[in-house]
Amino acid sequence: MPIASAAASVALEGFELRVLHLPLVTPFTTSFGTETVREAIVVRALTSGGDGWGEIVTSAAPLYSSEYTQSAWDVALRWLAPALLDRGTLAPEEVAGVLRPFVGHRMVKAGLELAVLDAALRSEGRALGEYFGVARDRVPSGVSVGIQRDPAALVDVVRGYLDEGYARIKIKIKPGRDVGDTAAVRDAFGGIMLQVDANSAYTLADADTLAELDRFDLLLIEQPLQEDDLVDHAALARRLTTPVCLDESIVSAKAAADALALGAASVINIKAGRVGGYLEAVAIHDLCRDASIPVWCGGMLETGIGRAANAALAALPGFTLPGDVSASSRFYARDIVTEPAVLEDGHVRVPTGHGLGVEIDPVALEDFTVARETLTR
Ligand code: OSB
Ligand code: MG
Repeated sequence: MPIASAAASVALEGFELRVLHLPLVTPFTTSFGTETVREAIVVRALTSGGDGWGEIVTSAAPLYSSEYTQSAWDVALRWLAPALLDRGTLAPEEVAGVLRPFVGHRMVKAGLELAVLDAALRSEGRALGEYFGVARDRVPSGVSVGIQRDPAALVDVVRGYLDEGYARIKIKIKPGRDVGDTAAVRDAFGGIMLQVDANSAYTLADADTLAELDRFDLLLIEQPLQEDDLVDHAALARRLTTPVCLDESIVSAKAAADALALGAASVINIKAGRVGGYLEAVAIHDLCRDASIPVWCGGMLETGIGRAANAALAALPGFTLPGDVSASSRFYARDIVTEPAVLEDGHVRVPTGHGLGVEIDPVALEDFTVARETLTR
């Protein structure tokens, strides 16, 4: 289902970028390490028809991907935002093409594109979900649970999320914290939708350990091996009955097609930041839908900006598995939007307001800002 009708062009006047520090309600531990503060970059596109908002989902350190806050900040201000400002007037669908000569830096491209798209849709009075052509007004909400002190603590944390109504649980695993943690959660909660995420922490030499997970009836195992290990993922997929899902490896629609052709994945986690934008994300959705490959919407601890966009994306029909589209309160006591996403009956609502459908809380934005830069034409 390609985008039904193109968005309006906008006359760009500038970009304002901010680094924010948002405290997390609880530390988040993955195979990469522990975070207690979300360092995020918020983009404001300044246009003659009003502002648009986007978010660059880089982390402070280059652990999940090669991008990180300071690389994003530098390339956005030095190269990518100036290239867009040089064009002056452009449609959101043209952003990726203007930025294509610059290699990589997909999270930055995604954040800039989203800000332009939001400005365009707000000026037209159209919601992002409507632009994508979604048919659902809410999406089931899954939650990503970090590694805890021990399996008993993990079971307690998972119980809390299940009590809140989350529709699916994903637990982070790493070597030494895999079979035991998964067994503890599965023993405690027999019937729940459960999946695991390794964040690239294994090699093919760990296939025997990973095959032990087959007995837990998992929805999938996410990114067991390194980002560029497509052939090894295919070999591992042949050894497991648990479906292999790729996250880090899928950096574009081309990478998704290649992974599917190789048999490296039978499920794909779609994250707009990782693939260079929401339009590329829709393209991956479309190609997976044509290939009958289930997809789900991943998360990057987004603020209310990215969280709203993810809810709209996840409402496309090919997103047949619950995504990491949790309530804002999963990570934040205070968000930067006036109406943060809430959990209702295990779902989050697809915003219907113009553009992203959320409004920025200027006081919260200011309170969390630690750096700011504005570029104008
Ligand atoms: O691998 O899916 C991941 C967060 C940061 C970086 C990578 C990942 C994650 C998550 C959290 O699992 C997902 C969320 O935002 O809820
Ligand atoms: Mg992941």
